[in-house]
Amino acid sequence: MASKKKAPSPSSSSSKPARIPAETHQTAPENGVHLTTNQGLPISDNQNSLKAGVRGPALLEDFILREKITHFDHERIPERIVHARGSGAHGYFQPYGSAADITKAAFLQDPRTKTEVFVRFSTVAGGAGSVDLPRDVRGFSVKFYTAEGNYDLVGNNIPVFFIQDAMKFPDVVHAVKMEPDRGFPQAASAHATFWDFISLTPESMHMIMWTMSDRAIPRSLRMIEGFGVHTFRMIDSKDVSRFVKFHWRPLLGTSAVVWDEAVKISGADPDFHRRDLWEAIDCGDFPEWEFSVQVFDEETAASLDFDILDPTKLIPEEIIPLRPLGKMVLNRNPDNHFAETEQVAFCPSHIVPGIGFSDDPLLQGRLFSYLDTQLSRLGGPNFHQIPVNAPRCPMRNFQRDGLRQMDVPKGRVAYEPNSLAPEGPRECPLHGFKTVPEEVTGEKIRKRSETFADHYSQARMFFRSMAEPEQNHIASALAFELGRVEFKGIRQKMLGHLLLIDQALHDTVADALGMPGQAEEIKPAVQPRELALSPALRLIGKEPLMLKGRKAGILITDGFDAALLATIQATLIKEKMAIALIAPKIAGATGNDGVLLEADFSLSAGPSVFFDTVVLMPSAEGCEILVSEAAAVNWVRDAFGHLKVIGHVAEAQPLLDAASVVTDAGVVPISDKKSLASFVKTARGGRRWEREPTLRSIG
Ligand code: HDE
Repeated sequence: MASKKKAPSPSSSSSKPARIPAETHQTAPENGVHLTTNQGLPISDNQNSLKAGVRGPALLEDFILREKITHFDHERIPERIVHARGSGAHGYFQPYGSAADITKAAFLQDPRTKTEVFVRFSTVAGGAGSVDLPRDVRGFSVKFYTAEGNYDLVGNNIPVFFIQDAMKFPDVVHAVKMEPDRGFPQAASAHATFWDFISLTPESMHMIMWTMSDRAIPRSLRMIEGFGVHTFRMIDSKDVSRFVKFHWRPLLGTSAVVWDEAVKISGADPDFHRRDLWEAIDCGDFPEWEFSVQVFDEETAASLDFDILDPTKLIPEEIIPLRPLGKMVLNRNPDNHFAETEQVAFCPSHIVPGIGFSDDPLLQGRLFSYLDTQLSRLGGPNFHQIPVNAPRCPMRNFQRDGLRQMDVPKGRVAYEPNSLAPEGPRECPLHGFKTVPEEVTGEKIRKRSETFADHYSQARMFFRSMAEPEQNHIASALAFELGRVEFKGIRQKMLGHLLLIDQALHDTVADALGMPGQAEEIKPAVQPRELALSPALRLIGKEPLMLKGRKAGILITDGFDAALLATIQATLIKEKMAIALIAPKIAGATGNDGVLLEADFSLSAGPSVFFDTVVLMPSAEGCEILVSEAAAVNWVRDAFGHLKVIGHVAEAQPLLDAASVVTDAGVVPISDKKSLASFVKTARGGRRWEREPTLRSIG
């Protein structure tokens, strides 16, 4: 849990006799911190505007009121057209060793070099004020403040994308965003226009398998992977270029919630992810990611059964393994959400020597779009001067003036070549950024390459590589999403695509929709092929067996066993788990030792969806009261339904019964140190997937 801090008491809150007593006037001492206008004028009264008489109309003369209100009126800037809702954090990146054999990038040469980073995670479809847990892709943007300039790696938590060409980006975004006439739905792909577009866009099928998978409902931003998506290049000091794919792996493992949990979290805590990231960093539990590359040359690229320029394809790590390069640690929360997380400007074109682009037509479009969007979002060409965007290395050129210029460049020379400023900045042929020379031939043409035409093989490979529960979740996600589409023809088209991906997937979804035999026949440009499966793509079975970074919710009532609770808390803290105490009332509960423990949540305000594992510790009398409380019964029923490991004292049995909890290997009695150890061991294993088929027909 975040440390409980007391709000600082005001320096003074006394009401002066001349003022109405109900007004709170906090005044600064003579040499204290004075409240001022933006011009530095000390303000004597921050509670009242200037009026003609105490009951009279406000006066235009009140420049203090006008300044304050005018500033307030202009507090918002245009939100990002996509990825509007984001959470940021500061940290550093440190390489494990030198990567000089593949890149000359300065930040990847020396294991002693710590490069400052700012990271922004985001959802894609919703507005800035939308919830954290819609079914959606997550953005994973990293700004490295390197000694050679800022390098932005602007990726996602999914390694492929919906479309192959930048020309289609406005269309896919318009399709998923709220429908323009009615202004809904917010942050949801479960609606007609999205599936209309997708059903007509076969190239998106692989991505659809991913967005319908558990990857689209992460447990925590600390537990998502990141991918560069496109093929990039790395260039060594001899200017030899190789292709690379970028990967970020969370050291806590990649974890997801179940859909019903996502729905309930969205209501109970719309800021679930942002809060989780903030609290973890705030209490020193710093999230970490390993940065890796898949490196390959032109020859290997040519040997793959797809085009490496096609962003709807991935390279299974069974074919090209990951090479770890270093570690990123996020260790500082932003000081100000707007100044940093909102104003940070990522651009894939922010690059450093040693890294290069590929001709991926989606990437090529992005190289234009991000700079363009910052001009309107941040109000002009000087956004690089905003502290979060400013390079930490020297920056010198002859660009001048423009809206929001904050610098005061000196001297009379603002051009180059010049002879009047011999000390001024000059080209750097040795260390400067160079584009990899590439031979380019061909007609000027608007046409997709035929090497991009296989839209189903990798979709099939991904689906079939999943563990059974993950396959079920994809099917039920599709059933949910298509169930929100009121046009039968769109559903039929989607069933046609599913039939090409996997017959069983199609059958399950068709059955769930009540539409067997109604798939529209889709003629693929290229018949799907059987590719080798890639079990590395699974989440289930790959999670580390640990409780670090996870959260336990312990339910107590008056009369709880205080000694046992203390032992449980000490044990879970040793596991590096966060712990929250939940009691019927926020004031807390008194243990059998007569000591009142404050609760972190009351039952209704702290539903079990907030926790990875729960422990039920009511007294017998407390339990009697809980069984007749819907909030308590649902608390336990949900924990069970969401496949969590439940630890409980014997007194909790009536509550387990009221919640229809069937005792299985994930429901563990705790009475002493030995049974506690067995609870911990079980809880380390995460969700009890074997419970799922007993609860739902599909995922
Ligand atoms: Fe973006 N994208 N994008 N995108 N994108 C933006 O830039 C765009 C694409 C991604 O935390 C915008 O500053 C086009 C792929 C992330 O601030 C905008 C195309 C990937 C973020 C934009 C793509 C991404 C953005 C909106 C197709 C994964 C959030 C505001 C050619 C590799 C960055 C902004 C942050 C943001 C355009 C496709 C990831 C409009 C035109 C593929 C993580 O410029």
